[in-house]
Amino acid sequence: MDAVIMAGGQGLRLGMGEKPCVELLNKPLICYVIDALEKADHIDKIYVTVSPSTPNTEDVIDRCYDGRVPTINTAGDNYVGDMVYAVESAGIKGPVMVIMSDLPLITHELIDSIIMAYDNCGKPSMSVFVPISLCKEIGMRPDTVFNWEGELIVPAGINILDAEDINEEQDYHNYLLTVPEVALNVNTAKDLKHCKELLLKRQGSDHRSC
Ligand SMILES: Nc1nc2c(ncn2[C@@H]2O[C@H](COP(=O)(O)OP(=O)(O)O)[C@@H](O)[C@H]2O)c(=O)[nH]1
Ligand SMILES: [Mg+2]
Repeated sequence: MDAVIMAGGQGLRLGMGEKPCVELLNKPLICYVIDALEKADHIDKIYVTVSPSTPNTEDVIDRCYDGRVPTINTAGDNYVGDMVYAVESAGIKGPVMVIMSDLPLITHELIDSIIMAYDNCGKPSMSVFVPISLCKEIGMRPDTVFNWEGELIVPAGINILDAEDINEEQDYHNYLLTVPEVALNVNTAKDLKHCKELLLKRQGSDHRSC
């Protein structure tokens, strides 16, 4: 399936300018998500939505990916409206993964496992959630909380939808993943520091396993 990365937000809570371009261990935040999607077996084309709030993101992406990751200009004032516009203007068919640009810990294995869960769920759309208890455990302050059959869950910013019905309300499955890499999105300077620590730990264990 194709993927659309949402990268047109204002990033006010981080307060470091254009959030997708903020460097984390010498790599722009958005590149972590693009790299994971590119390595995933089940992702085809990747698009990035930018907006007047993220005027330099297109250049950063062109420089890093030689023009193979197209950007789509959106208004940047309405997440859902921009997502619908992007899916329609890219002419995407079939299921599409819509993912936020501020999830630097996401891996290609997680992306593929989410797609596998979608393939097995039997619904046209699927939203990934994490339990609020996990957010509390890792010190992540949730933006939004839903009560789902008595359990408090937090949207992870990863959704799979049927692109051909993108303007319609779609029957959905809630996929609950108790995984810190999915729960940790970078909204504040504290989140950025936390991601840096976890990435350094990951790099350390990668080295040891070599
Ligand atoms: N195109 C587009 N992207 C958005 C919009 N709002 C948020 N995003 C992106 O969606 C992701 C999640 O946004 P969030 O963390 O809530 O907002 P932020 O703190 O303002 O960046 C980020 O990658 C944002 O760049 C929007 O209205 N339009
Ligand atoms: Mg966020």
